[in-house]
Amino acid sequence: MIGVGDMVLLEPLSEDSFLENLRNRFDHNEIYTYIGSVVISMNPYRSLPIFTPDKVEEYRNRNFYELSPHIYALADEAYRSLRDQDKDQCILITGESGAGKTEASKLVMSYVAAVCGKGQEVNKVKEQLLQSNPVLEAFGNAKTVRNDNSSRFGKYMDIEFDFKGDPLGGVISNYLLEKSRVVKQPRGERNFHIFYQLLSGASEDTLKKLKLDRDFSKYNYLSLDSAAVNGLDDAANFRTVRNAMQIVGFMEDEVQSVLELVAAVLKLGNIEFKHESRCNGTDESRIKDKNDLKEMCELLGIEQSVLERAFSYRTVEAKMEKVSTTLNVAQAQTKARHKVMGVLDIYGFEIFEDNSFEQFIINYCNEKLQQIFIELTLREEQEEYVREGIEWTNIEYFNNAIICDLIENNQNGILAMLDEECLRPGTVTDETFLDKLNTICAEHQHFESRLSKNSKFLTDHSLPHNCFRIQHYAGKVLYRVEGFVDKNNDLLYRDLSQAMYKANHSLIKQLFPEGNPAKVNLKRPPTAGSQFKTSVGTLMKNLQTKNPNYIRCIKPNDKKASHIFTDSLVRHQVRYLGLMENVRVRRAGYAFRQAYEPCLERYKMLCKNTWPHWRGPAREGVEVLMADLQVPAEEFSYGRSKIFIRNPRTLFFLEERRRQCLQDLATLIQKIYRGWK
Ligand code: AOV
Ligand code: MG
Repeated sequence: MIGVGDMVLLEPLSEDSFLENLRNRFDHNEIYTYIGSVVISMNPYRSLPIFTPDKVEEYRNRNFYELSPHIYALADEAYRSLRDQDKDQCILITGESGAGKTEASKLVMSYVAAVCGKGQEVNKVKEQLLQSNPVLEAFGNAKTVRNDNSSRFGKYMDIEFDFKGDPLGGVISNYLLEKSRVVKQPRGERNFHIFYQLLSGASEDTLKKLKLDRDFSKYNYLSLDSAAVNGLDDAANFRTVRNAMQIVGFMEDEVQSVLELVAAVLKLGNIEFKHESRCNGTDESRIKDKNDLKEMCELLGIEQSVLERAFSYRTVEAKMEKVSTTLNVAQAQTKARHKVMGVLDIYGFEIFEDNSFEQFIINYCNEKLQQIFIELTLREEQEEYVREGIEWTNIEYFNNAIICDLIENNQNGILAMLDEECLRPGTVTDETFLDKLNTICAEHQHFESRLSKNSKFLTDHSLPHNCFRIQHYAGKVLYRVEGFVDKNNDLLYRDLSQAMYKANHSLIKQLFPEGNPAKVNLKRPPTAGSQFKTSVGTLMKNLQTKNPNYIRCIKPNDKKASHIFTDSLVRHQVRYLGLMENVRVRRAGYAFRQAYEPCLERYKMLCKNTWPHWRGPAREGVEVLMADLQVPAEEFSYGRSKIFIRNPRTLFFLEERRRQCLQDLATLIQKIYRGWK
């Protein structure tokens, strides 16, 4: 074993020794380390031979601490408690952008798929579950400066199992896709993978049908400087995605429709407008070159004049138009009582040079997840002590509830103020929103002290005039307010949705149900921010009903490089993820705990009264054992089902005695064997 596999057993415990242990293990390809049942995962940035079918077999049905730390051990534990103890599970994967969350989620899914159920039907379900990933990634992931395959949406997948533990299917919920990326990407970043995949991988024939050119540079939406990404084979990935769509259940004509839509978006990006305002209160835009428009209309089965009108005339009153929304993916209702394993893979905390509404939402989501980690680890720990009838001591934590509140408070949280601004009649701009934030911050004693005392919301004169700054749990982020109001409003002018609804293209029709003239809904749709807040709130409630399993991903360096461990960067993550506190909580009372049976099994050889067989309750066996070994009574406690060991030294002592014992045994066997010869 390289270093210490479980940080709880680290002696002496300090931030330095914690980091040293991580580094030591990382240098020896040990990317996983435990804090009790939490798995820390370091991104290796290269493929390691530790995800083979042999490894799966190795970890299958084994006790969590029996083998060296691995994400498979966590997956196995979660799956077995789901199957055998009927406890719904969730896998919570956190870490900043590029830390390895998405890869971790796929490893968990593939492990579970490998060990659960067999048979033709079951295998089909498994394939569908696994193949949903390439499809979602093609349309929802993109290259950013932080990650070449960055998730630009949050994903939560409930995998459902029957009573035997065989998979039945899955329900996927998506959270706010960063859709502004379609239109504009920061320097050095790309649009969503699918655009490049389609142009690189589709056959000549397909491209011709879609009226596309292979050349990225022909399309305004595909930024040029970063089109090719090292190690990313867009053409090969296109074939993977096509194949995956088929497995997931898209019919051939549906795939075709989706690709037509992708092509139409590229065409749309090439349409250029000249804007003119007219005195009768309408805006008019003229289209410069109509060929792209024509092709787009052909692809989508829209009459050119209809779309042209919708593009060119904007009924100003449409700004106040009431449209119904079905944007929110409704959670499918499960009929019978199924066992469920939820896997949560969100976009990681990110700080860019320029941070907008999207980063604000992404980082808020990460705050919520950190919050649930804090609540559940503390709660779980506390509950365990109560359950086992053992005394509990409190540990101080940095609780980020205050930052969540700053963002989501119904009265004066940032989202509420943004909503208020969006719904207010009169001239509303991003600047009026910022003024409001600043005024409220200055006016309200409570608000101000809440904010400034903890410096979570920082306005000072060093800030650029159109920015505000938040001290997130994972770092300070400067947000530029430009676009906040529009992005939060997220309104589509009625003229456009109606034009889209008129398309002779079933997919497009489905995507713009609000364009149906027969379906005029007078209620204003909820803003993007409040929709997000609601759906994240529901998600958090859902997660709290399940047994949590944590994977905390750490990014070793900022270069996307293997073998580099940047001390300061890792230290920062260890701090804000609260990993030291996590260890301290685990150690506060008792560093180590084990159910009586496996404990007796492991150490019974150390005492002649329990070796080779103990007839009687396991707990009594362990009591006999501890008495015989003369472990001081204050060093451990007997819980209802487990023994709790206070100090790691005691465990080391037991392990060392066991090792000696095994060695003696081996020597003895050798002697006997030689004697025979
Ligand atoms: P993320 O999901 O945490 O970022 P990913 O899971 O996409 O990060 O990982 C980023 C990249 O790191 C991957 O594309 C791989 O190249 C590499 N990587 C991660 N985990 C492993 C692993 N176990 N083995 C080998 N390479 C790995 V973001 O979605 O940006 O928040 O938003
Ligand atoms: Mg990801």
